Amino acid sequence: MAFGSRDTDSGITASVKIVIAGGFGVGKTTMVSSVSEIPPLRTEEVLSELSTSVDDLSGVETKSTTTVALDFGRITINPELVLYLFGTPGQDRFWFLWDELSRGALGAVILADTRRLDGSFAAVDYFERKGVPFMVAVNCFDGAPSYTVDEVRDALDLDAGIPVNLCDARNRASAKEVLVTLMTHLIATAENARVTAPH
Ligand SMILES: Nc1nc2c(ncn2[C@@H]2O[C@H](COP(=O)(O)OP(=O)(O)OP(=O)(O)O)[C@@H](O)[C@H]2O)c(=O)[nH]1
Ligand SMILES: [Mg+2]
Repeated sequence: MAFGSRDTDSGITASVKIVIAGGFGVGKTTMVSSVSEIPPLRTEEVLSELSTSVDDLSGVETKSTTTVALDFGRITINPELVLYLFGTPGQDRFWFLWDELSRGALGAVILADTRRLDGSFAAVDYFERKGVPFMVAVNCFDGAPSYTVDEVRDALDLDAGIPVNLCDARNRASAKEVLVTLMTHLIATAENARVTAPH
């Protein structure tokens, strides 16, 4: 298990690394902060004037800061499972950090904003290429076009088995539900691989 440990006999909890990824301003820092049971680590800097002319701020015009390294948080799903959450930066110029942040990750959540769905393609490609199982969570911003999960799946050209959830990144219960969906998907994917592996 990547970045994970499990020893149920001795009652040791499994620790799992999960990446919260996605395009610029989709709500990654918001999600890690809302769901974390420890004070989240945030590495945000004020958006410069230069940056606002490059980054697409449509829909998040009031956004004044951006992640420049990572977000970090932790959530205990149950007594046997603790997730360590690593949020990526969203700006293109920080893509080089994604390799470091996703090293050893068991899975990823790709957050998406339906007003700028094209910003999600790169993240989908990235985790497909890396072979890291992922799901898509649509952060339902107020006033954003609402699409069904099937419409989002089609738009992003996702395989049928990849979960797509609608969520509110500001809401702890909603963010936790996303993470539980991801864990269920990871367990099913691992089980599938075990059953189909040659003996
Ligand atoms: N209305 C609404 N606003 C949200 C939601 N999630 C995040 N926001 C706001 O949208 C803005 C972007 O959120 P961030 O969490 O900074 O986004 P990010 O993906 O971490 O951004 P980068 O690190 O710059 O890529 C912030 O101003 C949030 O307060 C949401 O679900 N609904
Ligand atoms: Mg951020």
